[in-house]
Order: sequence, then C-alpha cells, then structure tokens
Amino acid sequence: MILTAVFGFLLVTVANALPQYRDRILNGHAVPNPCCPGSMWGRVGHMSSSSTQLNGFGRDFASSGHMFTEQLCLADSDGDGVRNGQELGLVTNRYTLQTLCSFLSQYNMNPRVLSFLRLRGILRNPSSHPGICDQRGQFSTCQPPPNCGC
Ligand SMILES: [Ca+2]
Repeated sequence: MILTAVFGFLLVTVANALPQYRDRILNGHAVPNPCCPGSMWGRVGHMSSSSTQLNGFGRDFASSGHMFTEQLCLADSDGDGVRNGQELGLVTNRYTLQTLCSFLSQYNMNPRVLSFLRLRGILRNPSSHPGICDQRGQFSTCQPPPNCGC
C-alpha cells in the first residue's frame, strides 16, 4: 500500500515535471486544443491536461527517446491521416515533408532554425494536435477521446 502511494506520487511528480519536453517538439508550446477551440493543449503527449495517460504522439515521442526525430515528424501518431510534421506547422508547398523532417532532425529544435523556417514561410502555427484525433484527415477513422471537452 505504501509502495503504491509512493509510486503514484513519483508518477504524478514526473508527469508534472516534464513541460521541458515541449521545447523538444516542433511548435510544442502552441499545439491547439482540438476539444476546446481557441485554447492550447499544455501537455502535448498526454490524453488531457490532467491525465498521466499518454496519447499516440506521447507514446511515439517516448519511443523516439523524447526527441522530435525524422521518424516522429513523418509519423501519423493519432491516425487521422495527417502526419505529425504537418499538424505541427510544416508547410510542404516548396519542399517535401521528408526533406523538412530530415532538416529539422539535424538541428534539434534550434530557435534560430525555427525562426529561419518561419521567415521563409516553411513553418507556421500548428493546425491541429498530433496526438488527439480531430478527424481532419481524408482517410481518418480515428475518434477523439471520450471525455474530450473544455
Ligand atoms: Ca495525425
């Protein structure tokens, strides 16, 4: 019983102590809340702002060593038919997503690189959440979480 309580406390502490992960995610501080338009989703890798349960993006992010790798950028973690890099703001009218994801993975979310991409019109604000299905994609079969709301 005591061990369970200690483990639970540690889990909550760790879960609340990881906002720095957003610095490692493309536009990690500006991910929109698909359940509550106009607000941001503070814990990108979790099912809600209070949940310790990881969403698909969170699981993929953990599998990538908590780095925004090329593979994570190219993945469609929430299964809505839109790849993570596109949901997080990459604009693919001049370069392919593969090229942009490869480029980004080499610079590890360097703020100067991100500013450069914004100035060149290659990066904009995220269009949707990469880990919570918002059913935007053409081939989407995923569903939003059951308690999705403000
Ligand atoms: Ca997606």
